[in-house]
Amino acid sequence: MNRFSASKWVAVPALLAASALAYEVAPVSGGGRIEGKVSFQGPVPVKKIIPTKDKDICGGPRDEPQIRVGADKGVQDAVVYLKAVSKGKAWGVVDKTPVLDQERCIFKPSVQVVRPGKIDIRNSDPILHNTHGFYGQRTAFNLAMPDKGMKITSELPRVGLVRVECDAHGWMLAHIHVADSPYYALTGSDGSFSITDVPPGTYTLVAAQNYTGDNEMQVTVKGGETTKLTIELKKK
Ligand SMILES: [Cu+2]
Repeated sequence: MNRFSASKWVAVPALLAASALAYEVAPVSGGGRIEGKVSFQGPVPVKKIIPTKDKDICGGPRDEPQIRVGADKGVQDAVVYLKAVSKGKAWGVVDKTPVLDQERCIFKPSVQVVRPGKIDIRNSDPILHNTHGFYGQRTAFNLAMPDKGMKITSELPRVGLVRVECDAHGWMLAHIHVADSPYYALTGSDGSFSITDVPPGTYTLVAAQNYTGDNEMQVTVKGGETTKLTIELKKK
């Protein structure tokens, strides 16, 4: 028992340190800016949702778009980020803990980007949700939430993509991207994004969306200039 607790004590801070210390905040002088638009051409893929229980809360069968395509083919809620930036601007001020709510058996928001740390999981429904987050195959949190208004604060110490499911309602799905640096953006309803104060250099930029997967490209940022990008997501 003692050996198990001891190793646990060692392992957890090491994990936190690895994710939290990898990125170094340093003043950026003469940074550049990346702005652009993410789009998806072609027909919008649809998934059939057929609730099998709690239908008074969860609703009936419906078609849900697998990718949120708006005006001019712009993609909302794509996550755009620069890969493996080791040094740069400060993280934004966190004025409150990020939230993942469950309302009418839908995760809200369905996509978000957070920095490593706490997240509040909420249940706004008067039914049981069993909220289960995964880093790949590995469980990040697994929470039985039977009551309306319930809130549980969980911890996402590791960088990476967390897929959230509900073990009670198989169609519920959300994604939380735990960022390794503040060089990320979530696209707006027209697909637009911007990433500011980027130290000059060449980067791998990733545009991530659940249906299409990750689309990567090289981008070069020059000091004091804006690099404009048009990114067309293609299914991998
Ligand atoms: Cu549920």
